[in-house]
Amino acid sequence: MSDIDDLQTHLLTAIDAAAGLDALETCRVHALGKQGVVTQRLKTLGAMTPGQRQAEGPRIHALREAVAGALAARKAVLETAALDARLAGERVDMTLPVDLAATGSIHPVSQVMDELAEIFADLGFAVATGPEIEDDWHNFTALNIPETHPARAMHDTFYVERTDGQGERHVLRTHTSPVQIRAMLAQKPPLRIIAPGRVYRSDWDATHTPMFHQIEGLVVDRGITLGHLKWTLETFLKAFFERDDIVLRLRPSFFPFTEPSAEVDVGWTMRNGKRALGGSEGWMELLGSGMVHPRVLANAGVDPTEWQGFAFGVGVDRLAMLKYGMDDLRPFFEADGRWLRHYGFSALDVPTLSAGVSP
Ligand code: 2U9
Repeated sequence: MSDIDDLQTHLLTAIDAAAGLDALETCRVHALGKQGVVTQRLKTLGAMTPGQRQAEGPRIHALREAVAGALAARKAVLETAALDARLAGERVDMTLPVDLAATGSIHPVSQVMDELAEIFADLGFAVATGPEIEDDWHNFTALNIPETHPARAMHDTFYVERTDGQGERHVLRTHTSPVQIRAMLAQKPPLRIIAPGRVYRSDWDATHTPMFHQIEGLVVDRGITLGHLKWTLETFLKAFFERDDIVLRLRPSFFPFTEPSAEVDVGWTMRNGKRALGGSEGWMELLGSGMVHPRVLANAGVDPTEWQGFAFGVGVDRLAMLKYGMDDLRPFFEADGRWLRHYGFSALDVPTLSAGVSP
């Protein structure tokens, strides 16, 4: 046997024995790489006499063909085996029972949002949503907060600068009120909606985060009074805190979008050395409300001589803290698994009025 035959046998044996794609690549480089043994043979052709080249050329080229063919064949075998192994490893038995206890939990904000939607659906309110990046008109001007109004500064607005230098500046909505403006512009009254969602203000301490959640309510109909507002809030808070002894106190206040405006306090009593909602030994400020300012109705295309409205707004995170006993708002948005396991809810605890809204 010639040395070329020896070399071919040696190389093909190594290729067939390559246990994986990495080992095969080593074989390829050893044979056909720049410094490879077959490549070296091919390079010797240039220095040969024409006679030698005629004899050796076809043999060296045949060697290269045989080695390249063996490499390709072995590669196909190894790739198929690797895919089969991966598929076998990733096999999932879809019929196995799911261990729900080991999976994630529902965040208290989601839980409370679901509870609120359930309570207000029962009172005939539809859920309305809108964009989180708003224009100045929907977030401020339509709500009777003109350019020069101090309330604009109070809201600690995040501005969204345009990169094209065209058009007007946008804001991250500072409240969900623009959703109700859009709803009034899109639908004719009567109207009963809640607008839950994320809002943004530049603020950060134990009770303020730059993103938080609000729910606002709006009713527009004929002959709406503060009495309708107070009954609605009382009914909502009794259902939410699951107590019949919830007492409300409306205190005169000011918001540009409501006139008159009222801050709503909820009464508490001492139980087991702790303040607990219900009764009226003391008061805690909970939400803001009022009759929709006639100018706001007009701005949204509703005739204030024919239609009246009431509106309210409350922090969803604050409602969750009060109901489920958290004293710091910041961990709500820190995605700490231990906090979520402690305060989270089971995915199967869907709030329903018939079974009680909370688990
Ligand atoms: C329209 C007209 C009026 C919504 C209202 C409040 C009062 C209020 C705060 C509670 C705590 C915001 O999350 S918070 O900081 N909200 O005090 N919100 S009246 O009034 C509206 C909304 C929309 C068209």
